[in-house]
Amino acid sequence: MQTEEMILPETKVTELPEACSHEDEYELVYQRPSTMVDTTMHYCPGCAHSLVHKLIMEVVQEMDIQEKTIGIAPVGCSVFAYDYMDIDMQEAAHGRAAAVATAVKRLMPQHYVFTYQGDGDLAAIGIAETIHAVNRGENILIVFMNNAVYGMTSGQMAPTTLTGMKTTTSPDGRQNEMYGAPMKIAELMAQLPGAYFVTRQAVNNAGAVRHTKKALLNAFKYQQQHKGTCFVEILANCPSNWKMTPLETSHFIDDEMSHAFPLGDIKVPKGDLKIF
Ligand SMILES: Cc1ncc(C[n+]2csc(CCOP(=O)(O)OP(=O)(O)O)c2C)c(N)n1
Ligand code: SF4
Ligand SMILES: [Mg+2]
Repeated sequence: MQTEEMILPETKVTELPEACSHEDEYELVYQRPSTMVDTTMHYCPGCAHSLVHKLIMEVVQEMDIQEKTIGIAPVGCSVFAYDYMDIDMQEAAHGRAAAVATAVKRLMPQHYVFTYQGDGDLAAIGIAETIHAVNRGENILIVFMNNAVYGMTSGQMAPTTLTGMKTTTSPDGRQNEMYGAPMKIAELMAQLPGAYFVTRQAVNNAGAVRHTKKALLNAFKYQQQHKGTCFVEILANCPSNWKMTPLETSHFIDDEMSHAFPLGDIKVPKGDLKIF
């Protein structure tokens, strides 16, 4: 039975303004790539995941490899990456993406295979699988989203949490004497013989976004040439767990995070130009 509280007040509909009639006068310079699903994402405003999904899918579109690309999704905030990227994707249990990618690539060597993983997923529970896949030089791309925390599970300390950074499990700030120093994962991977191209990028300003896209494009091209493992680390904004506005997170990456994790190419093929 309907009670008084359940009766909704009538909504007053006001006339909407006429749609802009000058659309033809503008040149379209920025749009959703056709390789992305047209849907609303669940990410927080200012989160780097959505932007990096788009960059990967722009590269896939530009290389015209949508039918031949397989992504391996992680756990973490980007667990639903398969709902957004319009390609074949396989979910992997926490940290196991590089192992799953190894199997997929070996079974379907003509396909482009990449993993997409956070720091909790890759640098903590999945560090063994990742090291061994890179050491073997599996012909895959590993995209490593380093936001310095376990984002999805409410911001616990990760192996990449900065010294002094407060998280839900290090409320007084990370102390290296207690937890070790933040792990420089890209540098660790670069020393393995199977690593062909290793770089650390960011997406906190327009120039950084362009560099990251170039890195991803190069990595896909190296895979086309069967060169070995490409590892692209991306310093990723996490406004919700860093308890900052999106703009503040971008400054934080410039002022703090990129000091602990220097940006730039770490291992580039001989004869290739550095991205920067
Ligand atoms: C085997 C296993 N252990 C733990 C979890 C819980 N868990 C889900 S997401 C997550 C942290 C993910 O953090 P990260 O990989 O950094 O991704 P982010 O959310 O920061 O993008 C954890 C520990 C799980 N899903 N499976
Ligand atoms: S919690 Fe952080 S990583 Fe997760 S969606 Fe929000 S901003 Fe992104
Ligand atoms: Mg994380």
